[in-house]
Amino acid sequence: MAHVLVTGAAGFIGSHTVDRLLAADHTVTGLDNFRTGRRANLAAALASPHFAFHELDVAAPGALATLVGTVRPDAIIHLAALVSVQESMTNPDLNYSLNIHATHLVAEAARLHAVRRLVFASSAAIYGDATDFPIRESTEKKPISPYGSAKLASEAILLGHGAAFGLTVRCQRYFNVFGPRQDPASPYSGVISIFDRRYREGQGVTIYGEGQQTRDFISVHDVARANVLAATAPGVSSGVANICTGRATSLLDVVGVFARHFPAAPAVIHGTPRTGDIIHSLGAPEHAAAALGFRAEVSVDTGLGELIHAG
Ligand code: UD2
Repeated sequence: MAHVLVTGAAGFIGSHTVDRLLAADHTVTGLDNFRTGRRANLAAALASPHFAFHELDVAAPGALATLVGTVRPDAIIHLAALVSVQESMTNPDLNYSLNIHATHLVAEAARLHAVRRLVFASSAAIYGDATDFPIRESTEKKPISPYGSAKLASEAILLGHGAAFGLTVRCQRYFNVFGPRQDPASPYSGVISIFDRRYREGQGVTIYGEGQQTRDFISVHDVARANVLAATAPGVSSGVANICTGRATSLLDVVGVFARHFPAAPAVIHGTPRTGDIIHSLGAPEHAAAALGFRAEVSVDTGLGELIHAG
């Protein structure tokens, strides 16, 4: 069994990743500064004798390296980040600090203390407004936000460190992740988290446009499993991979599932399309299958059903 250090452990993807590591009998050290993560997300993990939590800011000089030197993990899963694309537009400096500089600090902590493997939360945002589908790892990278550029820069920083210092680096390009514990607070939160909250509250939802736009929605349970594989599976070498399902789901399909579960909900309202909205996004999942043995297993239908019945 491995000892895995998870940054951003109290976040949406982080907390599910921690739960899955513990379920697979790994030892986990979790870090979070609670900027966007929530302690409640770790309720189950905190009851485990195999989980240790440290409230720590990864971007604070020296903090992470000191901790890594003390706990000596086999692998680091680096999920701590400024997670909002919108916030990266209004505060590019903070995006630089939390999404680029912090990644460099993680790479350095791994180098200084001979951590063998590092898994990084990258994003489909590095591809920008792609026009050829499915999006492959070789598709041209044209980020259209500071968030997307920072994820792309971070991949380069980590892969360079990996090649120079003998560290295995896996960059996980998540597509549209959904599931329990995703924060619906902002109008720019993931659409499924917003719809989930509104249906639960008995309110109608607004679809920006006709609803024919599609996304490659992937369950957070699949994403957590992909993270555990990347951090702990034997015979994994450095590289990048889309973490996606390879299936396109339209917003109308998503709303159709909610409407089945909430038959009394008000009718959907159609608003004007969001400025800069992309019409389609769809990833090619084959590379993750070859590199990690990962294939998404949770259908949107099943994942939405679970989300609706959670909490
Ligand atoms: C993701 C990013 C976004 C931007 C974009 C670039 C997230 C949550 N969002 O947006 O910031 O980087 O990628 O490709 O990571 N929608 C509605 N009603 C709502 C909310 C959303 O119709 O109440 C639509 C929205 O206009 C879009 C679709 O739902 O067509 C998905 O929206 P999203 O923000 O969940 O994800 P995405 O991929 O557009």
